[in-house]
Amino acid sequence: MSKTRGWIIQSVAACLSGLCGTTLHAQQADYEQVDLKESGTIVGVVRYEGKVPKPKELRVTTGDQPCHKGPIMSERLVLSADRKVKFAVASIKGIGRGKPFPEQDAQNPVTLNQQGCRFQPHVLTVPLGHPLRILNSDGILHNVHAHTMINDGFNRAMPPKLKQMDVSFDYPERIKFTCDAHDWMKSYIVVAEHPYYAVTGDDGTFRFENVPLGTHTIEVWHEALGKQKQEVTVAAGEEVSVEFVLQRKKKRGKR
Ligand SMILES: [Cu+2]
Repeated sequence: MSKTRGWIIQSVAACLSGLCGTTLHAQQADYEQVDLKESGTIVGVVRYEGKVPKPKELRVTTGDQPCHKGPIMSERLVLSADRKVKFAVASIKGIGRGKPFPEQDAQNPVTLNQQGCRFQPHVLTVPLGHPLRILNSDGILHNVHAHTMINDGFNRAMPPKLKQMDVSFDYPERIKFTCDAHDWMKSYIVVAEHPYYAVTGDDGTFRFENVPLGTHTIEVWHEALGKQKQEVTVAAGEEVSVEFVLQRKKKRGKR
């Protein structure tokens, strides 16, 4: 059974037994947070292979607003000069136990900003059940539309006076966000069921510390370049390196 299907069945079972609303705890229980006596580190890099496309300007379709006086560039495929890939999501597939989640509190929430008529950052991860704070720094009307498959979706206006809104998600999922007021705005929020998730930065790298010993499957997903998996073996006190080489997907329907 797929894990996603398992979560849905678990959720329905919880509702049938009168536990609707408590399913979040069941999801969190799928990952055991432990103090590891021995662990290692995984460092990775995501590299692009193929013809490097020219930076693409997004088609701005609404009237002149302060937030888009200049061109807005696409972040669908952002490469460094040496072809390292930004905004790839790396994770340890199916890990059931390991280090605790980092502390999250109201003073330090995961934030997604609407600034310059774009979502910033373009891709981010938020731990399962933790709040995601959505900001509206532009001070104009935005409309946040979360395209969920298994979580409750929403489609909420953020008028100029509404500077922030907190949301959270009950199930691990990669969720596309769009803005119904500005159709070029797009972002991906990855709801993470364990703390071994990372988004690559400008240099295309990611790093997982305090990884349990043994063989793990690392999965990398990128909006334009698809998915790839590799196995790595972690030894006590050692650092293991992994490189992913991604190519452009053949054109199919957009998700
Ligand atoms: Cu908008």
